[in-house]
Amino acid sequence: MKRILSIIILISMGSLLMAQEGYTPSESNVEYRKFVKNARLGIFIHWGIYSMLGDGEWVLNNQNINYKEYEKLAGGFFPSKFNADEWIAAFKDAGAEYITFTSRHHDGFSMWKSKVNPYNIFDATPFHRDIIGELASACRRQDFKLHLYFSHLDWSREDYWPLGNTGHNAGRPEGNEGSWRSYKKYMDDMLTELLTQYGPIGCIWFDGVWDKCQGHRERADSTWGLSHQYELIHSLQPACLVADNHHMQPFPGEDLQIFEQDIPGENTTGFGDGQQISTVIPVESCITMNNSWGYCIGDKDYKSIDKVIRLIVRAAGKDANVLLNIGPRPDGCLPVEAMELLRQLGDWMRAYGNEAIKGTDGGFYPEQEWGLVTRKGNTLYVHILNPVENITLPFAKARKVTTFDGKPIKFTSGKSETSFTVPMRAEGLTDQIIKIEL
Ligand code: JFZ
Repeated sequence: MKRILSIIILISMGSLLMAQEGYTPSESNVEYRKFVKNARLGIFIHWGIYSMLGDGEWVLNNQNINYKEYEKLAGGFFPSKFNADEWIAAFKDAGAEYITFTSRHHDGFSMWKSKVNPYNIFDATPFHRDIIGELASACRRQDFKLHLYFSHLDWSREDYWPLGNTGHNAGRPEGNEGSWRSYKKYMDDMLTELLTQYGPIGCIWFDGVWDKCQGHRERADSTWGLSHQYELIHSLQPACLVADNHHMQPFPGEDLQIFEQDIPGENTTGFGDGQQISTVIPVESCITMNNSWGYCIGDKDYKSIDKVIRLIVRAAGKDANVLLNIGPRPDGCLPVEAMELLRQLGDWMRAYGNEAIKGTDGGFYPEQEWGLVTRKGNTLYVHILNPVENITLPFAKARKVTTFDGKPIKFTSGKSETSFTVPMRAEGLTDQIIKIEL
C-alpha cells in the first residue's frame, strides 16, 4: 500500500515538473508581460453588490448571510453615478496604465452581461448596464489596459460542492456527485464569455485556490483544473496573462506573480510563506489604500501619499509593480479620499515616476537602509527614502552624478565603486533621487 502510494506521488510530481517545462508563452504574451512590467502601476478595483452593505467584499461570509437573502441585494443595485470614462481618466492621470477589475468576487455576482448565469449586473439589477462592457470601451477610448479579477471560489453556487474552508453559513443545500464537474464547466463558460465579448483582456487574475488547497500545492491543479483553465485562456487570447493569488510559487501557465499586501519577499502578512520573487515572470504587489478591498463605510484609515510613494519606489526597486486598490461606493463614485490620493500620486508620477520608476529595472541591487536603485539604459536612479550623508555603490566608472534636475554632484568612481556625498535634502521630500550616468 505504502509503495503504491509513493509511486502515485512520484508520478504526480513528475507530471507537475513536466507541465512546468511544457509551458512556452506566446510571443504576444511575452510582449505584454514587458508592457506590464514597464507600467509599474495599476489600479485594483473591488466592486460588486457587496458595496451596498459597506462592510467589505467578504460580508456574505463574515456576517453569515443566507445566499438567497444576499441575492436580493441585486434588485436594489443602481450605481447612478458610475461613469467608466471618469474612472479611467482618473487612473490614467494618477500615472497608472491598467485597471484590474473584479469581474466576479467570492459572492458569485457577475459584473458583466452573462448568458450562463442571470445573477449578473445586466439581468439581476434595475441598472441594466454591462459594467465590464463599459469599462472595456472606456479603456479602448483612452488607451488603457483592462485586467480582470476572477474568483475560483463561489459562496452562492449550489454546485460549489463539496464546500471549501469558507462560506459554510450561507445556507446552501448539499450538492451531489456531479456538482464539482458542473461548477468547473460553469467557470469555463464564464471565462470564455469574458475572453470573447470584450476585446483584448490583459490578464485574468485568479483568486480563491486557497479555499480548497491551503498549503497543498500538489492538490491545486487536480482540484481546480488550473492547467486546463490556463490553457483555455491562452487559447482564446494568447497575449492574456494568467495570474493567481494562491500565495505559492508560480504554477506552469502563469505569466504574472502576485504578492498580497506586501513588498515582494517581505512576507509581513505571513501569506506568501517562503514565496520567492520570480526572476522569470513579472511581479505585482496588490496593496489597499486603506485597510479594505471592497467599500467599507467605516474605514477611513487611508495611507498618506508619502506612504504610497514609498511603496511604489520600494516595489520598483525590487522589480515589482504596485496594484493599488480602491473600493468604490455603491453609487459608483470613488471615495473622496481615494480621489485625493490619485491626484497627489499623479503629481508625483509626472514629476519623478515617469522617468525614475516607469520602464526601469529593479532587483539588481539589494535594498539599503537609505533606499533602493532603479536603472534605465545607462542611467541609475538612486532613490534615497531615508536621509543619509554618503553613498558608495558597487558600480564602476560613472561618467556623471547629478541631482534629479541635473545639478552636478562631486563624486569619485573607480574600477569597482562610485561614491558621492548626498546634497541637502528639501524638507518634506519623500524620495530624493540622484542620477548616475554610467
Ligand atoms: C483575497 C480575497 O479573499 C480578498 O477578498 C481580496 O480580493 C484579495 C485581493 O484577495 O484575499 C485573500 C487571499 C488569501 C487568503 C485570504 C484572503 N487566505 O489565504 O486565506
